[in-house]
Order: sequence, then structure tokens, then C-alpha cells
Amino acid sequence: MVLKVHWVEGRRPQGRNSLMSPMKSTDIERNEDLHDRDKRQSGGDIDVSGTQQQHTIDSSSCAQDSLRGRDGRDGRDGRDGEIGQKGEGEKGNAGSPGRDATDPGSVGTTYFRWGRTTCPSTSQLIYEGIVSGGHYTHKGGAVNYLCLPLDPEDLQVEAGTAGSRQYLYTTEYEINNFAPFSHLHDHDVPCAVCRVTGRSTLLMIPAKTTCPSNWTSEYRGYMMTAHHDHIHQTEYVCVDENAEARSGTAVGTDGALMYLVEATCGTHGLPCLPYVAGNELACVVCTI
Ligand SMILES: [Ca+2]
Repeated sequence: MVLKVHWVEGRRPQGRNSLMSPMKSTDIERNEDLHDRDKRQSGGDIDVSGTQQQHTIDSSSCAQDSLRGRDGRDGRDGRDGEIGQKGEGEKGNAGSPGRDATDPGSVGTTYFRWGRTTCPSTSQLIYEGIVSGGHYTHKGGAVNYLCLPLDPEDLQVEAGTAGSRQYLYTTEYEINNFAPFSHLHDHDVPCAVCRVTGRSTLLMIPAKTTCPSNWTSEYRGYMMTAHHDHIHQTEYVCVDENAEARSGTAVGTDGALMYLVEATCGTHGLPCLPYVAGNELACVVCTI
């Protein structure tokens, strides 16, 4: 018996033994039907030209070589896909304008001018105030002097003295044997808060009356702080050389106090020359 098998050229099986792959009886019958139909239409066997070809296989040899072919190798990886389209998110809000470095109002700093109610021409007054601090006989509390405004405001208050508090007092100059400040003795100390624009770096230099080159001298004066033998400590501040006394205030009531500062030299002291024992230290406040 001779079987005639058809296949579509584009589907031709691969592998040497693929032609000999076992065929189901239904496939053989379908192919016989197709061949009979084609033969009826063409009047004979189909021409090998075109998209279909006709092959003749001896069924005895097919049965002999009907072993299953070897498995094919895995196919190669597919090519990378094309880059996707750019996403469409909402545009962010515009940023705030940058600061103009040439605008003198864009940078600045502030400082306390101790002993004065006004600011020098190099700065602007924010407010004038009262120098305040802890009582010179009190052991605790903070060391810094405060520049309290003349028009204080409160949040909630508990009327009366509660005991578990720090107490603030006005500050008096304590001046002995020092001519430039002799008129200030036992008077209250004022202060001013000054704003600098166009210069943002501030430095108080002790034992100097001049600023480094290119810096602006805001004011100069004398170093003052608490008495060396008092139990309450304070900070060093630079009191203006033309310090004023707060007018209309009580004199000699003590409270917080301010004393000038002398240098020492020799054993445990500062280096003698340039420093001189007994000389009152000056100071300068500089900005750039
Ligand atoms: Ca002295």
C-alpha cells in the first residue's frame, strides 16, 4: 500500500526523522481524502509547483523508522522590546524666587548694644530695653543678661510669687575709680537691639578697639560682667564706651550688677605685655 501525505510548505516539520513520525490513522485518512479531492480537481497528481507539494512515502519504511526524533534545542532569547513612551505626570509648582545677593535686605544679623538706648549709624534700632539678670546674691539662675523691652506682653500668668522660679532684676553699673564711667555708678543699665543689613557675620572681640580690615565697627567699649567674688555669675558683655544710665530709676538698689574687668599678668595671669595688670579691658563689636 502506498500512502500519499500532504503538508503545507510553511509548516514543514523539522528534523531528519520528522517525516517518519508516526501518523494517526485519522491523519492518514484525512490526507487521502485531500489527495482524492485534489486529484479530482486537477485530473491527476498535484504539481509540485506552488505552495503545496506532494510526497510519496512507502508505508513499510515508515513503520521501520517510526522512532521519535530528538528533541530540538531551546530557542534563543527574544530581542529587547522598544523603549516605552515618556510618562505624563503633573508639572510641579514653580519654586520660590531666589535671594538677590545684591539686595542689602536679604542678609543681616542683630546684636545687643549694652549701655545705650540707640543704635549706631551702621545699624537700625529694633527696640530699646532694660538690662536684666539674676540677683547678685542668688546662687542659681542663668548667667546671661537680658535686654527686656519697655512694653512687655504676657501669655497666661499666675498672680503672686510662686517660689519655684528664677527672678529677674534690673542691672546696675558698679563703677569704682574709673573716670570714663564714674557718672554711671549705681545707675540702671539700658540696652538697644540693633539690626544690620548687608552684613551677616557678627563678632565681639575682647581686648580690641578696632576691627579686622574690611569689617565694620559697630561700636566699641569696655568689658563688663559680675564681680569676681559674688556667688551669682554672669556673662561677659561689651558695654558701649559712651554708656548711659537709665533716667528716672532708683539708684543703688542693687539686684543684678555689672563690673569692669581687669587684666592680670604674671603667675597664672595673662602674658605681661601686651597685657598689663590692672588695666580695664576694652572691646569692639564687628560685622562683615
Ligand atoms: Ca583698674
